[in-house]
Amino acid sequence: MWQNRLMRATRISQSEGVTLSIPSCKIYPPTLRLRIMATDDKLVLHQYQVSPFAAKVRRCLYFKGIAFEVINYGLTGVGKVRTLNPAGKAPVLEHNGRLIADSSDIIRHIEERFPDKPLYPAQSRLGALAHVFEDWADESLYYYDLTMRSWPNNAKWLADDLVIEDSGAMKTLFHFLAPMIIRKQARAQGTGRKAYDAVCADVARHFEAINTLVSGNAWLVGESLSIADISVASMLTVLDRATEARNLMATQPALLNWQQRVDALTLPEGTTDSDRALV
Ligand SMILES: N[C@@H](CCC(=O)N[C@@H](CS)C(=O)NCC(=O)O)C(=O)O
Repeated sequence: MWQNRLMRATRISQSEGVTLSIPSCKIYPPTLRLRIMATDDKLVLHQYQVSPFAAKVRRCLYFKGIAFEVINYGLTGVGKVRTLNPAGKAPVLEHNGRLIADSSDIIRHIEERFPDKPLYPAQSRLGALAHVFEDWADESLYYYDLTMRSWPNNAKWLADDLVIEDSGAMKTLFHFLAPMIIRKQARAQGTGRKAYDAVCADVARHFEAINTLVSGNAWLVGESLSIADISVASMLTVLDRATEARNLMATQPALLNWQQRVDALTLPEGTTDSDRALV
């Protein structure tokens, strides 16, 4: 079984000369059941640990068997994330000192540099479909996640996840503020302004659609796992942390089986249900 080593680092120097305070750094060797790639490349994933966009990148790296390190940021680390990506968003991949922002761009970069076990179908129609699924997961499902998880009954788990790296008085403050911050983002996008029943109905339709697509097909696009499966599964893994979404998913057996197939290929062996969004 793979081991991950946790080391506390205080500062590292970036290639551009920026010096950063590092909250924590984990090293993830490739899972042993995957083929280990011989590479001198150094990959560091700067991430908010519970971010489904970070999960999407991690799953791609596990699948390809590429060793990487992670550096986790808490809500108090927003300023540091901005030094890596002026847009202020994580994940950001540091590859041999070069910084690449945005999960989709990161994965395209990984695919180009590590083409074995491809995640983007070569056939142009399937490739286009995979792209559309990835964008749907990132730009639609994500906002259902923000909306449902910031509802009062789900907010504690959301807040616990978001302040996992914070400490002291700031942790207490951000634990209180986190659901409001997330609710504000969901409202700004629009999904967060919909009524409770309408959001549940939308999510039910999305899950039914996935269930239909994977009834009789192992994968969302083509005959093998692709970025489509990884993107959608990453969003479902965080939606699963909202009671309403979890209950709706439980009514879709083909979806649940498909999620298990995706998890088996893209998560470290022995990952528990509650850790699926975090490892
Ligand atoms: N399109 C980006 C989205 C990344 C994203 O929205 N990350 C969130 C965390 S889940 C973030 O950094 N939010 C901080 C902010 O919006 O200020 C990607 O695919 O990486």
